[in-house]
Amino acid sequence: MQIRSAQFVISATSLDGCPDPDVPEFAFIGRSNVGKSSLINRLTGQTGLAKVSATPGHTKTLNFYLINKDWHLVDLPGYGFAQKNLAARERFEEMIIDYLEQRESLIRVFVLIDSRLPMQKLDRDFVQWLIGADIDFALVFTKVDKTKPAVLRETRGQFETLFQEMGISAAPMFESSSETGAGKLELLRFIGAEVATVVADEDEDEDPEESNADNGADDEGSGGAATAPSTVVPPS
Ligand SMILES: Nc1nc2c(ncn2[C@@H]2O[C@H](COP(=O)(O)OP(=O)(O)OP(=O)(O)O)[C@@H](O)[C@H]2O)c(=O)[nH]1
Ligand SMILES: [Mg+2]
Repeated sequence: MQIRSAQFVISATSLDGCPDPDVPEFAFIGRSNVGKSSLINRLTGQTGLAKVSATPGHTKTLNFYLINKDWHLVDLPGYGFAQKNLAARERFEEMIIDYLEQRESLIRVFVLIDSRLPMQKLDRDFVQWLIGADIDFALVFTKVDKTKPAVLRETRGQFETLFQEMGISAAPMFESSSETGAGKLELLRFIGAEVATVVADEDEDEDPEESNADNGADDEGSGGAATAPSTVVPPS
């Protein structure tokens, strides 16, 4: 899938403040400073779209971007940013949890993991929470331009073990670098396939007979965008 347009829509501070849930949505979350905003800029090809900062805790709101006038990318605040004020931290966590649990148009959460580090407790806890809440997610190992392959293999293995221990099939995993653009094509192909699946399901719900006749106009010509997502996960 190619990104033809990317526009900032709104910054929300609660579920009520989010835009109407009328397009498929994909959210990026992860520890502060892991590279969420940078990856959104890299994927959209717009350097200044999401604010990047070397100071952890920069993104404090739910930031919505409309892509190809067709789907939303959402830049979520980082978890694990130690807000000094406990009440503020609770409000902040409630905002993220409400969004993840209740946002009806949310298709998948991409959990960004710093590929330079072994599995961190905060990441493990968050992934376990997602599994318990039955929220679809994928892992994205970021900053691979700064990572030794052996370290990355080890960390991926730790998450695979976690999935086995929790009795679920492995979540899709990606590797990315916002410096080099590594992983961009795989991520966009994956999202494109999921958007196509949602659109096809909606067509079927609306008019089963018509949708049989329409064999899936993929206006990008990206070739079989409705491929099952698991087939586009890059090999480890
Ligand atoms: N080397 C390298 N640095 C990166 C990469 N992605 C992000 N960074 C750097 O990491 C820092 C944090 O990046 P952000 O994109 O702001 O991270 P974030 O996850 O949005 O951070 P918060 O909004 O504070 O939670 C910045 O200094 C980026 O330049 C990457 O792929 N490689
Ligand atoms: Mg950010």
